[in-house]
Amino acid sequence: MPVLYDFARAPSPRRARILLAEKGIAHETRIVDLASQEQLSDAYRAINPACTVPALALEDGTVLPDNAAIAAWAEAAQPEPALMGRDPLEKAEVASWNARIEGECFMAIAEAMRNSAPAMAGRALPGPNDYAQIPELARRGRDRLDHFLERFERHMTGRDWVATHHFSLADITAAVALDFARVLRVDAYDAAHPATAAWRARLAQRPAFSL
Ligand SMILES: N[C@@H](CCC(=O)N[C@@H](CS)C(=O)NCC(=O)O)C(=O)O
Repeated sequence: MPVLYDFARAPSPRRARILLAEKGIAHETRIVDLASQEQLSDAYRAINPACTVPALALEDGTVLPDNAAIAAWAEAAQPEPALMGRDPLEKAEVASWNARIEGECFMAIAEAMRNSAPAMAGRALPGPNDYAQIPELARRGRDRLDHFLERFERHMTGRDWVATHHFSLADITAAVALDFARVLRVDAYDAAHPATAAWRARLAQRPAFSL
């Protein structure tokens, strides 16, 4: 059975947990304790040199080192339910939204959080190298998140799902990112964002989103 390297409080492995649950792909879980920087240990570095979670170790020993690899593998290994589009145009739309949410929302939150939180001093980026915080990037990240929320609310108005007419990987990525915005005391589902809130309530009916 595949082994998911996970950490409950971190958003990136939550994306993989939800994806695997939606796909119905059984797996074991090993916790990598980010709080004690276990991701930088020699033992974990040997598994994933990127020193990040999630990683998924397959039964043949191959390690998928990030969400992009895990999603691509899961979709190819188990095509149903399709989460990355059902035809060429749907695949393009899901890929586009997934990348936009990663770049414009996930990264904005990470910039704001990692460049301001005292616990992240010297660790402004994940990975094997240490980087100092840049306070101006924290402010920019917060601005980028506010702008993204406005655009996302307009996009979701009149829609059920982020991309295409079906639930997809883009919904997982967006919900995990926007749930995580609470670390910045931002409520993406407040009264100013009714379409976003309605979409999130729709997702809450899916058991995987309680993971
Ligand atoms: N591109 C990666 C990003 C993974 C990532 O940044 N994970 C964070 C947890 S949310 C991590 O492992 N952080 C370790 C650290 O901060 O040193 C993916 O989505 O798979």
